[in-house]
Amino acid sequence: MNFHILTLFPEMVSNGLNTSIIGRAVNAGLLSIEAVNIRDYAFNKHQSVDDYPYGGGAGMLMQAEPVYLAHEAVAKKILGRTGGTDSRRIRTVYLSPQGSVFDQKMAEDLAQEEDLILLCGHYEGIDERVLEEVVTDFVSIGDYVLTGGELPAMVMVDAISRLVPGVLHNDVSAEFESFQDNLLEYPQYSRPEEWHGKKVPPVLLSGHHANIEKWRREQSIIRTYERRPDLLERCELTDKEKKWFRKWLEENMKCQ
Ligand code: 4GT
Repeated sequence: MNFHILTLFPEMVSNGLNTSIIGRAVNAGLLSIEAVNIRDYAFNKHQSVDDYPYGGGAGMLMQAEPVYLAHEAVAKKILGRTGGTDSRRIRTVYLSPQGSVFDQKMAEDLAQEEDLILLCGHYEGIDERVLEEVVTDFVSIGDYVLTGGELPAMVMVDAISRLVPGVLHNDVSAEFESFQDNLLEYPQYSRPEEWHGKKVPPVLLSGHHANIEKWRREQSIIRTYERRPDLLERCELTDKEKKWFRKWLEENMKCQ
C-alpha cells in the first residue's frame, strides 16, 4: 500500500514513521510512505503558502493553489502507475476535527486502497475551495484540537498499515485483537510467574487451551464492561456468554 502525505512539515512525518514495525514494512517493500512538501508547489510571486483569511479573524490560512498543485502532482504519478484516468477517484483524506471520527472499521475500509493521499492542514486550516475539489473523506482522530494534521495522519498510517498483509508477521495477525467484536483485549502476563507478590492466573499455566480461551473471552467481556461500557452495547455475545455475564454481574454487584 502506498501512502502520500501532503504537508508543510514532511520531515515530521518521515521521521515519525521510519521506526519499528512500520519502518521495517517500508524496507520490506510492503508499504511506501511519501511525504510531499506543499511548499515545493508555491509557484506564486512570493512563494507563499499561507495568507490572511477574508473577513478577518485570528491566524493564517493555507492557500488553495499550492495544495491543489501538490495534489495534482501526486495524483498524476498514481494514475500513471495504475493506468487510471480520474484523479477524483483517488481516496484523499483531509485530517480535520470536523471529520468523521476514525475507528477500526474505517481503518479496515481504507486498508483496501492501493494508494491513499492524506492532506495535512496547519495554522487555521486550508482554503475551503481546494478541499471541495480534492477531498473525498474528512477524518478526525478524536474530539480535540491540534496544531496540525500531521500527527493524525501518522496515527492513520500506523493503524491502517498494521492491517496490510505481511506487516505484522505473527501467526494470529491483527484480526484477532482489541476491537475485533467491539471487545477490549484480555489481560496478559509474561515471566516471572510471581512478581510483587502477584501470581499469574493459574488457568494460563494449565496448558488447557479450551479453558484458556474461555477465560480470556470472559476477561475481555469484564474489562469492556468496566472500562468501555459504551462498546459492550455494540458487541454480540452468545446466549451462553450473556447468561454467564448476568451471573457475574449478580455476584460482583451485591457487595457494593
Ligand atoms: C485536530 C485534528 C486534526 C487539527 C483531529 C487544520 C489546521 C486542522 C490544524 C489542524 N486538530 N487537525 N485532524 N482531532 N488541527 O483529528
